Amino acid sequence: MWCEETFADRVRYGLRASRVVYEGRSAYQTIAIYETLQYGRVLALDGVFQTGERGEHFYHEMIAHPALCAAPSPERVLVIGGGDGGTAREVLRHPEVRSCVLVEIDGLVMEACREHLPLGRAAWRDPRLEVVLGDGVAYVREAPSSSFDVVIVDGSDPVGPSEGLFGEGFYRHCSRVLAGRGVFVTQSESPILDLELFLDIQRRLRAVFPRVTPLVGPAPLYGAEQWSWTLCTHGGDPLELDVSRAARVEPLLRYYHRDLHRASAVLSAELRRLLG
Ligand code: SPD
Repeated sequence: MWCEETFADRVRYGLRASRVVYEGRSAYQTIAIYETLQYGRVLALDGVFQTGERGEHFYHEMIAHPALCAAPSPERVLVIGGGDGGTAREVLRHPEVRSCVLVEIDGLVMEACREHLPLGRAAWRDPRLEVVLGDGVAYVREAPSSSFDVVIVDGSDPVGPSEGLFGEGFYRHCSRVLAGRGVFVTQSESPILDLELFLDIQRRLRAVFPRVTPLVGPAPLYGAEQWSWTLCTHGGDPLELDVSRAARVEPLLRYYHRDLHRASAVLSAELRRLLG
């Protein structure tokens, strides 16, 4: 069978699968896990591929390690979304992290992934991880100011349950809960597959954070040649990294390393122009 994702009614992308491993419907979305030939088990939400057993490392390493290596003291980490556990797994590789709060809106996504998609096994067992079942937008609205050193937004595309994770009001609360020298990062879509969406996210982030730095890299599972993750700070340079922290985590990783930290911020001529 072929599992297909249609992007904005303009692009269709398919993966050959041998079987459906799980199918369910929550209050928020349809949830499916397929056994695909290319990426092993793959999670799709409302028909959009989110993560897979193979090939997920690009995305999860890039959403976690640049922020964790740029924050001077990444002790308190907040992950909004990320119910598959892949981002929490990467965050918890850093011994400086004392607590990681993961706020996922859809309990069925977490259940399905825990049972059928073994990305976050080590993370789910880690005593530093606190899982909150709830709405990330409401969570940051109510969280105390400066309560996190790193805030990571690992949502799906800006439709359905993740739409609020791309709003300026949400970004303002993320900025407020972020400690003075902390680092915020969000997945910011593909500058190739949907340039307008990428630019729109950059505009909204720039309206809130004094320093906004997009990083680019591969994310093969999304049918896009290039994906982006955007680092934001209250003024500190997110390309200044703790090299020894990066060097320590590197042997455990497949994509991110200390030289790639700055290299990922090198954008195409067009993007540089458009972003001024
Ligand atoms: N087009 C799909 C983008 C999905 C981004 N988030 C994936 C979540 C992986 N933890």
